[in-house]
Amino acid sequence: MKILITGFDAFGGEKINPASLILNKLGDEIDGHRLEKLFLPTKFVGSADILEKKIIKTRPDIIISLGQAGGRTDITAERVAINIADASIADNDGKMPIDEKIRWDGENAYFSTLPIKAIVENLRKEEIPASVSNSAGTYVCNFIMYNDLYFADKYKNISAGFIHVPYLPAQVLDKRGMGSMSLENMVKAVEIIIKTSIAYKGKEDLAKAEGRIC
Ligand code: PCA
Repeated sequence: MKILITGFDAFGGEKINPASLILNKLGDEIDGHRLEKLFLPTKFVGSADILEKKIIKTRPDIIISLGQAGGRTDITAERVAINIADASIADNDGKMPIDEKIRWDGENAYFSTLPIKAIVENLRKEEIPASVSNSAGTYVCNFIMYNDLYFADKYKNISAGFIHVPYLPAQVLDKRGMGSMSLENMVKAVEIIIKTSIAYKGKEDLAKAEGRIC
């Protein structure tokens, strides 16, 4: 199988983004499956075109996108992407769309087709804190997750989804009380996520309670 894995550059005043640092640490293969890496700019305009070109070129079986969720304390497997861009800070182009549809010809929302419950279970087995998230926000990560799933639908037979990761320890030195996770653990987590996604390709996800009351 071929796995396309994407990560963003730093945004919002940060100097680094753990998502792209994780990509740098991953090898080119995992259990004999090819890993294709794609570094994406944290921009609404142009990033989806870069993604589509890479999909056409590499024809992946699985797409896993990574992004930083500053303030979260664990690895979160996103359940859903919604057809809206509503930015609270400017992207790396200075753009700040307000309540814009991502795609006029797309669904209102797409559910992740990665095995999010199995991913959370397998991460916890390795003592990596993880949970299902029911919102990827309305910024560039939701935008790319939405596009991952839009293209998965367009090009067929692709499983796709999004994983948010916390800040790295170096990013929270000036943010007292803020959650973080070491790069080593994040890389280990992403390897588990890739292996789980491969193992579950074409299969139903685990049926396991990971919902929230509110
Ligand atoms: N996180 C942002 C965009 C890029 C990233 O790594 C987000 O959660 O939307």
